[in-house]
Amino acid sequence: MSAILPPRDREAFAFLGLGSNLGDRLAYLQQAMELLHTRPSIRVDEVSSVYETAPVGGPEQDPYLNIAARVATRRSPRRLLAACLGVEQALGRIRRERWGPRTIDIDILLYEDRVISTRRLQIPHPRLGERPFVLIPLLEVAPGKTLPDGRSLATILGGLAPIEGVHSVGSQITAPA
Ligand code: A4P
Ligand code: MG
Repeated sequence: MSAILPPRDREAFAFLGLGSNLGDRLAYLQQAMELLHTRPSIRVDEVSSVYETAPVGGPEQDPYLNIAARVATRRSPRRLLAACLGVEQALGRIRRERWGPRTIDIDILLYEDRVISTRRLQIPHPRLGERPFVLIPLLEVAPGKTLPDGRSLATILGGLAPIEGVHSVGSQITAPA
């Protein structure tokens, strides 16, 4: 069976990482959650608190707000990615350069315990384990979670100490009702 066939019989849990560093960053994050929740076969179950984070890579750019979310979905990983890209587009994302500033970035961090490596989609997200701005919010919505290779997220984050450039700024984003 192909690795990217959808689990049709039940919901799958996936974890998303979101970032914004242009315009009204909190509003983009909240709208992204609402829009994803209204897409067929996606339910946003839990949203982390918000972290202001120093930009990593790319050109000189403003600080990000980053969050993570747990979603339940009957979509395949590929169709979940299509929904994420659609929401990015709806919120005015313009791609100019890799790692450049953006109104909204929505990455699939984990999808169940699946490992996917195609040109368009890599899960787990390939830079997940290097980035405190991803791991810290992710651990809030995925406590105790391990990667498909068995490594725990908490242990990976511990290996990145000392952590700089990630500051909690509150719980302004709510899961859509
Ligand atoms: N793609 C492959 N796998 C995935 C996945 N698991 N989830 C493909 C989402 N997309 C995935 O992404 C390019 C293509 O990656 C997509 O079309 C999809 O087919 P993009 O969003 O257009 O480009 P990008 O985000 O500039 O590139 P990339 O490599 O995804 O960047 P990253 O790794 O997401 O990093 N600093 C802070 N503090 N906070 C941030 O949020 N984000 C980035 C972007 C850089 N620095 C940052 C932050
Ligand atoms: Mg992206």
